[in-house]
Amino acid sequence: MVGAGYVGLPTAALFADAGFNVTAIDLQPSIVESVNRCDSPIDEPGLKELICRNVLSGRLRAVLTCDAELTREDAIIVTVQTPVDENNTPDINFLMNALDFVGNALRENSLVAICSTVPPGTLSTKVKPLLEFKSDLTADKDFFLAYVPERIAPGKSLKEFVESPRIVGGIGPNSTAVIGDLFSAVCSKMIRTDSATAEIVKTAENTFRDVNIAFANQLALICEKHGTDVMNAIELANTHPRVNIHLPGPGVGGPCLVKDPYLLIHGINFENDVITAARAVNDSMPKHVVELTLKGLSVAGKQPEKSRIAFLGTAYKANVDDARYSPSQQVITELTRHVAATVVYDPYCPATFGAKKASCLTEAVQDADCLVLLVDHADFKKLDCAKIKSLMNPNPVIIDGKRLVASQTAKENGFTYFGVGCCPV
Ligand code: SAJ
Repeated sequence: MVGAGYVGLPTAALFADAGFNVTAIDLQPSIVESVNRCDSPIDEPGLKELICRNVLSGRLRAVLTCDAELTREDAIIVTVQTPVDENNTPDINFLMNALDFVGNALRENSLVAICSTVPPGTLSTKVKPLLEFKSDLTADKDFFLAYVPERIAPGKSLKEFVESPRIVGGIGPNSTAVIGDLFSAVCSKMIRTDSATAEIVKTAENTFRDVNIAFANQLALICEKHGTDVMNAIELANTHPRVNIHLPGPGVGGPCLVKDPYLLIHGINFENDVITAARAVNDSMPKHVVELTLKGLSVAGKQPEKSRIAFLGTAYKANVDDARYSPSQQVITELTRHVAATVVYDPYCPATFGAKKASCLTEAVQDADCLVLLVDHADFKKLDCAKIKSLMNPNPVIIDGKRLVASQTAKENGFTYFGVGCCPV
C-alpha cells in the first residue's frame, strides 16, 4: 500500500483482515509509528481495532518509503494525494514520484491498482508509459494495471469500502479481470469497466454532488431575496419523484469536492462551464455567512468591535474530526478580524482556526453576543434555545449556517435569527 492516509490505511487494514500480508508505506514517520504500535493516526470508527488486530497477527505493518519493500510485493495499491495548486491545476507529482518507485519494482505478473483520484486520461497517458518505461514490461500482458477509485466518506470508511459497489477499470481486459478479483476479496460488489471510464466516473460523482450543492446554495440566496425559507422549498420540491436537491450551507469543504471538479475539466476549455461556476458559488458561501453575521449584529444593535462571537463546529462536515478545507476556517478567520472576541466549540474536531477553544457548549455561549452555527454535528441538532439565551448577553443573535434551529423557535426565545436561505424573523 503506497500512501497510508485517509484512504490507504482503511484499505491496508481491510486487506490484512481478509488474510493478505500488507505493508503500508508512508513518508510520514508519525503514521508509520502509530500503525506499528497498534494505533490509528486518524479517528475513523473501527479502524484502530482493525489495525491493532492485524498488526498483532503479523499481517499488517508500516514502513517508511523504500524500494526494497516494493520488490517483494505481488500487488501494489497506490493511494497518494493528488491535490490542485493555487491556480486549481491538478498536481499529480506525488503520484508520479510514487510510481517511479513502483516502476522500478515491477516484475512479471505484478498487479498495480491506482486508487488516487486523477484527471481523466491519466492512466493511459501518464501512468502506463511511465511504468512500462521503468520496468521494461508491457501493461496488460506482463503486468496488470487498473484504476480502482475509492468511494469512502470519512466517518463511514470501513463500511463503505466493503459495501459500496467498487469500480475497477483496467488498462486492458486482463487487468480488469485480475485486479477485479483482488478487490473482490474485500469489496462485496465489483463493477468492471475500462480505466478511462472509471476515471470519469470518479470525478463525475464528486462533481455531481458539488454542482447539486451549489444549486442548493444559489437557491438559498434566491430565497433570502424573496423572504422565503429554502429548507421548506427544497422539502416540497423533493416530493417530485425526479427532483433531489441537496442541502445549502456555509460552503463546501473536505479534501474531495473542493478539487475533483477541477480534475474532471482539466485541459478542456468551455465557453459556458457549469462546473467552475458551481465551485465559485460554493466558495462564496463562507463570505455570505460573514455578511449575515455582521447584518445580524447590526439588526440586534450590537457593534462588531464590542461583540463576542461563539462558533459551533470547525470540522468540514458532520460527526468527523477532519477540518481539511473546512468552510469554518474562512468564516472564523474573517470574523475574528471584525469582532472583539471569538470562541469555538467542536466536540469532534481539535481545529480552532485562531478562536479560543471552549470545552463545552455552555462555556462557548456564556456571555456571547452571537452564536454562529457552522457544522451539523449530531450534538448540535437539539440545541436548547431557552438555556442558550439565558447564558448569552442581552439581545442575542443566532446565525444558522446549517439550519439547525427553527427560525420560529429562535424568535420565540428572543433571538435575532438569520439562516442561510431563510428570511429573518
Ligand atoms: N455538503 C453540503 N450539502 C449537502 C451535502 C454536503 O453543503 O447536501 C457539504 C458538507 O458539509 C461538506 C462537503 O459538502 O463540507 C463535502 O461533504 P460530503 O459528505 O459530500 O463528501 P466527502 O467529501 O466527505 O466525501 C465525498 C463522497 N462523494 C460523494 O458523495 C459523491 C465520498 O463518497 C467519496 O469517497 C469522497 O468524496 C472522496 O474521497 O472522493
